[in-house]
Amino acid sequence: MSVTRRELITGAAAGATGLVVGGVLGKTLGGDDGGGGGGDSGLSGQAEAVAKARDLNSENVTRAVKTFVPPGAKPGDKNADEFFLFSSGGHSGQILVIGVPSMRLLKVIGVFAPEPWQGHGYGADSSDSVIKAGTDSKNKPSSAARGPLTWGDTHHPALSETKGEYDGRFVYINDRANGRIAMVDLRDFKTKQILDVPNLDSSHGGVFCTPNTEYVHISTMSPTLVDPSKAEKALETFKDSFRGYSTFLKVDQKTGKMDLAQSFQVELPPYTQDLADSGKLSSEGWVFINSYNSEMASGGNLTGGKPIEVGASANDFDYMHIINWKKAETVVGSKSKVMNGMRVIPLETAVAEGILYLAPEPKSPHGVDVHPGGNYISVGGKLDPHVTIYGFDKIKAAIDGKQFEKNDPFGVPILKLDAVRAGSVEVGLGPLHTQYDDKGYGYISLFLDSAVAKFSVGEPYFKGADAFKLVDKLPVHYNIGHLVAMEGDTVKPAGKYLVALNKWSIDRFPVVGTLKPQNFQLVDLTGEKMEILTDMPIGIGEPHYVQGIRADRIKAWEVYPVGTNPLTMEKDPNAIADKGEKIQRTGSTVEIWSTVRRSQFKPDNISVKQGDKVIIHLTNIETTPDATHGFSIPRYNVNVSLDPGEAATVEFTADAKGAFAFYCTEFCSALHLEMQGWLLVS
Ligand code: CUK
Ligand code: CUA
Repeated sequence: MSVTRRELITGAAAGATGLVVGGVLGKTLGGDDGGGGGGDSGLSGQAEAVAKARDLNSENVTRAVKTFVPPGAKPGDKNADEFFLFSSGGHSGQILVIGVPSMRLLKVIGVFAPEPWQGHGYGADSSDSVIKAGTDSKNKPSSAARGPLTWGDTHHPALSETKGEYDGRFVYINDRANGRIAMVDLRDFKTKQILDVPNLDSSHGGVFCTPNTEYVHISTMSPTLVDPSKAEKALETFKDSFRGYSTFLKVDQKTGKMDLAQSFQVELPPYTQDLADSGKLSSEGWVFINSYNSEMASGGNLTGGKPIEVGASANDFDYMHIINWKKAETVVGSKSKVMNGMRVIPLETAVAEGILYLAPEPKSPHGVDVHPGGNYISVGGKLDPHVTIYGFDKIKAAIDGKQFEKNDPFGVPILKLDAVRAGSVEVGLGPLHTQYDDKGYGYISLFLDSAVAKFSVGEPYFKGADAFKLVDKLPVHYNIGHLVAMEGDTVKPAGKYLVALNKWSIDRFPVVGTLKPQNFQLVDLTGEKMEILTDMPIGIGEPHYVQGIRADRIKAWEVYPVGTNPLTMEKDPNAIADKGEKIQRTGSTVEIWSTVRRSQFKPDNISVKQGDKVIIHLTNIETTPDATHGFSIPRYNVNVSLDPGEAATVEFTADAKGAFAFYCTEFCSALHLEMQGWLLVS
């Protein structure tokens, strides 16, 4: 159908050239009968004039029509956004929520970094305690060096899954800089937990949920120095001093929170473990992590040593780590040691129990992505123009038949590449990450080529000579890192759209200074050839990975039941109803219970003595969607957002004398400016 429309639009079918905007809109607006196809109806005539005046050709108009969401479109309407992207916000430490196909930014979720509008980290107990708990130095070997962290480099979001499909409950995201992971509840799109993961000083792409969100996984990137007192000679004794960790964080199904007591790690050799993905269906119970720097290079370029990048690229092969987590689960109770509050299965035990295997991966591997059917695992090698596809059936057979090439220096068996490789496709330069559609195709980002390559991925869709073949290639702008197909990490990808996450955007957008935006490009997958529909500049940090979920899977709340504490998602014990307002002094502590509504705080006068501890419990007693108020106290760095129904507590020492006019920061009503009060500190 889209081909027909495309032919009609471009005039290819009729052999016509030039602008046939009227035809496009006539067809689109006129319904199946194609009424108004001549472009002479009032509407299309007007549109044609606008298109001409704005110098838009028929292709531009088609793109606009494919992505336009009319004002007031309702969720679920055919012309509304069909998918949401959950995008890492990179250095901003946040998550971006974007509609597809409109590519409109719908929300920025404060995660690792304070976010003033949401009051995330500016005085409200709920968010401040999340951020504070997120720097838990006792979990780290190198504890002394740590202070409170107020930023994060968000990288890889992982949506929760049920039976391998997204279920719209939670999203997890890691902090590349500090080896931490956060959980956002998709009922209110707020961060509920930041976990400073034991034994992880860093993390990168090893984040995903297992098919029923039993666990969320995170692994080390740069290996961890196990005993920080040995730092001085650490690099000379790298092989013995450092270790990697594959971490399985147990998820509480009700709250989505990660429970350290039931979590465990599998100790790994000190290679640089990088991207990772969960097995599914036929490979469920296993996970796959690739690595680079199996050379264990550690640099020294100023003192005659090999630069890290040279040392780390010396070998022809690095290793995919193949981990049997179902097996690990049965062993952890009896055969683990506790390190910094985490149960760890030692490397020797992992080998002895058949929990860990390695498979060779060509030339600086990057992405590792499991096919929706579970059998194929696609690996891109940054310095190899091929994508290598492993077969899980072959991996299983090789393990059972002990087809090992040798053991690595830590005794981990390395499977024979020929025994586990199902195929390979020459796709182009710098292949990184693969995503899948609903028709059996894989899409891989080509960093050096600045392109997306589409290739067939074996059975059940493609057999024999067609099994692994390059079928299309699309230039993107420019330097693509990740890419995301809708629900492309699940057992049932939705196809339809892909978004290319481009790192460079030279010449695509107006010059806005020396730091240029990133460029998300929406790609139409419905036709024979991939086609770019639109560019979306991202001016908030460098997004890394993104997942795309069907919009109708998200069942977000519009208002809280009155008195809800977002941290617990339950009624706050200090929430009050109308007329429950009071001020109470106990010694040098003044506690205030305040209602918040259009257009007043009650009480609006608060009098305390210098040095008093002040605790203000605020309840927004509104039940109207969007009736949000803010609560800010000048000079005290307090700024809380009180969404409808929300209860929050603010606590501080009144150390500065004076009269402080607190006010509502959200333009809530005609008397919004009057929604203020006085804090008197005498
Ligand atoms: S990694 Cu592969 S391009 Cu940080 Cu997910 Cu960026
Ligand atoms: Cu409440 Cu402005």
